[in-house]
Amino acid sequence: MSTTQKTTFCRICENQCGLRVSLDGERITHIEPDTEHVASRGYACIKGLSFQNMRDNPDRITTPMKRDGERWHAISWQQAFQEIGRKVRQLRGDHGDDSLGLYFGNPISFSPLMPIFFTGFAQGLGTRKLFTTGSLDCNNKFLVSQHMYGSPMALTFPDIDHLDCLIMLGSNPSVSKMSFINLPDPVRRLKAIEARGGSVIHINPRRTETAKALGEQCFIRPDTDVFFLAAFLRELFEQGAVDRKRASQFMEGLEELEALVSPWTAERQAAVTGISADSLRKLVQRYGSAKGAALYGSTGINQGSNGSVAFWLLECINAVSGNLDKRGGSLMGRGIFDYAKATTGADDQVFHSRIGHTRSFLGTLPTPLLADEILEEGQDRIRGLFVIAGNPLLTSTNSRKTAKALASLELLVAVDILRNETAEYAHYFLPGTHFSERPDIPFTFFSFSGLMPEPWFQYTDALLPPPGDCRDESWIIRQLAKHCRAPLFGSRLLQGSMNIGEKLGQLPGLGARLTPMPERLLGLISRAGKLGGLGALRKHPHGIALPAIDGNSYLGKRVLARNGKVQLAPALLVNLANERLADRYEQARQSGDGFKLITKRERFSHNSWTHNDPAYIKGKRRQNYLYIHPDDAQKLGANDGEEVEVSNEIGAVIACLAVSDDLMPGTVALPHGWGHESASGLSVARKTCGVNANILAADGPDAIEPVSGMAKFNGIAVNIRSTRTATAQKLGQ
Ligand SMILES: Nc1nc2c(c(=O)[nH]1)N[C@H]1C(S)=C(S)[C@@H](COP(=O)(O)OP(=O)(O)OC[C@H]3O[C@@H](n4cnc5c(=O)[nH]c(N)nc54)[C@H](O)[C@@H]3O)O[C@H]1N2
Ligand SMILES: Nc1nc2c(c(=O)[nH]1)N[C@H]1C(S)=C(S)[C@@H](COP(=O)(O)OP(=O)(O)OC[C@H]3O[C@@H](n4cnc5c(=O)[nH]c(N)nc54)[C@H](O)[C@@H]3O)O[C@H]1N2
Ligand code: SF4
Ligand SMILES: [Mo]
Repeated sequence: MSTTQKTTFCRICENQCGLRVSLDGERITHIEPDTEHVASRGYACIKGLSFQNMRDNPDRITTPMKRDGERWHAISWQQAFQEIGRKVRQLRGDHGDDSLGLYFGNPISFSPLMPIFFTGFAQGLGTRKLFTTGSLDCNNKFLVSQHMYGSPMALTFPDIDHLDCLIMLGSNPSVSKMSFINLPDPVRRLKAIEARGGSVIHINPRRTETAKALGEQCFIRPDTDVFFLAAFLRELFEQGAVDRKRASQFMEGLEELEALVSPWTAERQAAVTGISADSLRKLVQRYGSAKGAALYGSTGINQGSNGSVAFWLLECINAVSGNLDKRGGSLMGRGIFDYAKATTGADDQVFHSRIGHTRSFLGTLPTPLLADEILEEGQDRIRGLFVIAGNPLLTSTNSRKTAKALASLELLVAVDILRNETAEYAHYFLPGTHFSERPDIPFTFFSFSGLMPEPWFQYTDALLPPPGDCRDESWIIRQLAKHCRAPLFGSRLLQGSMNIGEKLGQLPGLGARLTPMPERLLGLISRAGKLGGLGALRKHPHGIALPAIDGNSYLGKRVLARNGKVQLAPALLVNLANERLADRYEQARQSGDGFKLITKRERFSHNSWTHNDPAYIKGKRRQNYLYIHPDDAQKLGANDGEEVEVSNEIGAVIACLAVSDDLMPGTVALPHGWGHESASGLSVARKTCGVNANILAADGPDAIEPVSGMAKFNGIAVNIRSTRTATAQKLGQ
């Protein structure tokens, strides 16, 4: 058979790099970066360039399966849907709609249709027990946008290609490629800031791979960013670097904000952050005197205990310094249609969780409540759960409790490509598609919210048909909806947290076409965005470059918040800061010499799902390591390569030490997504020796950030003791 070449884009992370794929029939023979792609221009990383290893993984499940005790056997789709449908109807009849829950994992958010369909399914079921990875990585950002800018999807991004000073908190672009901004080849573009005489400063408890490649390192103690940011803002006022005129014209709440940060002196923050008052003042000077500057924050602060207040202060710094809506500052995204406007009401239908009476956010509940929502007796307890493209057993909090919860379910259905640790507890496994088997347009944030310094759009057909009996997730959902007697979207047409809004609803005849092929829906979205239909888009196999967002395009023009002005002091966040900051500060001051655990991403791991590829776990990469400063290792009497016990009131793990002065003393880092020994469906990963970091992460209402429901993965207090065992023994070397 002859070789054909097709272009597409990767959907593993937010870079969405253009790829050129060589196919021999239905076999992928080669993948290379698409050098002509309008945005990524020949950049791609190892994960995208070897995606066929996941698609063609020998453990891929290509037929629906049912578990009987420990044994799995293949069944027909018909049997699966009939049995699942029957059980769902029984649970709803006996215990009500809220006895069913859904969890959406990270990979499905990269295909705009999937969240729409699955939200539609939840609505059809009538359940409010919807959990997503939003509460594991970024809901604090949506919440701040909702309150400052009037819509959860009104999101800003740093104008990386034009700014002179970038201060990055809790991000590691070299490995993770950044979040909430589409920035292919991030290291090159960050280096360009320095090349043009600007500066990049990394505020991080660990000297990251990015900090080694460029910029300046500034160590901060874990989970203390909020105090650094409060003092930064106060100092900005002190140094006269606040553009009061601009703020009074386009914003509200400046005085209240100024009063709120006034107690947070540079000296006061120094006592907990480890950043001296003098260093902070110099940073503010550099930021304030740059022609264009931005603060950027990512999961390092989102996954702390004060993510919402921290991100709010960060956005306020960009806003009041005059950098918001400025070329070379921080820009407000704008997508192919006004997604921000269409989602202003996305958080209107508030309800509270059964457990802890926690407020819902964007129609979802915090994932750290999932285990208790299943385990705790009572009305509305979750008895049946659908897990779609996720692995909460390894990726959410308190894995031991989560395992108990999953084991207690009357119905667990996993829709995945591999049988991961969570699916091991499932009663039914439904085989979905790999991204290369789906037609698509770029990630929602980029197409709809426009978080792109260089905006682009592309349509890709599916490259290949799914193998065996694997079926497109949107087909799976339609069948589930039918058999569960839960019509998609119920009566609330296309509304919900991932509401693509009025634009689609306004299209004539859409109501009649709610269940078309994915291609047709994608065509409708493209046309709604005035990009033409799929025929027109197919003529641009390397994407279409769209006009870039400029400065002076947001303030006074499209602010959706009250009075058309940016809200600098939203009541919810002001109250939260007033209630908590002083106490949190005292806690941080008194936390003494104990170890703080943070998370760390790795080049060859993608959350929990890449360890089943032998190329990714070669040699020393067969496990994760607990990174620790040499002085701390010495105090423990433990050496590089030896095992230690890491424990707290939630659990304990035995981890192998990697001694490195990249860590701030007192801080230890352990990558998540490991601990696969129980995964009978992952023949390669199960032989790895890593440990699950989330055995140590607390769940439940007291463990989450109160307004956004975010999990805490950074700054976890742990005890460490040497076990005096060399890991070589464990690896069997
Ligand atoms: N300690 C700690 N925990 C963390 C984090 C941390 O930094 N530290 N990070 C958190 C973050 S940011 C996130 S986003 C979550 C991720 O949490 P999850 O989304 O729950 O976990 P993943 O490991 O991404 O699991 C993805 C699953 O989707 C499957 N999959 C991949 N592609 C497809 C597809 O196209 N279709 C289908 N049906 N399935 C597919 C994979 O096989 C895999 O089983 O983890 C969170 N957990
Ligand atoms: N290779 C790879 N790439 C990925 C992923 C992956 O698992 N592997 N996951 C993808 C996903 S789901 C996401 S959400 C994105 C996330 O992308 P990023 O947000 O860039 O995530 P990380 O690389 O974990 O960077 C977080 C940084 O925060 C630092 N940090 C920890 N605690 C604190 C703190 O208290 N304060 C400060 N200031 N810093 C702190 C850590 O040292 C780390 O360097 O990455 C995506 N890209
Ligand atoms: S950087 Fe992200 S999008 Fe690009 S190839 Fe790698 S995993 Fe795929
Ligand atoms: Mo994430």
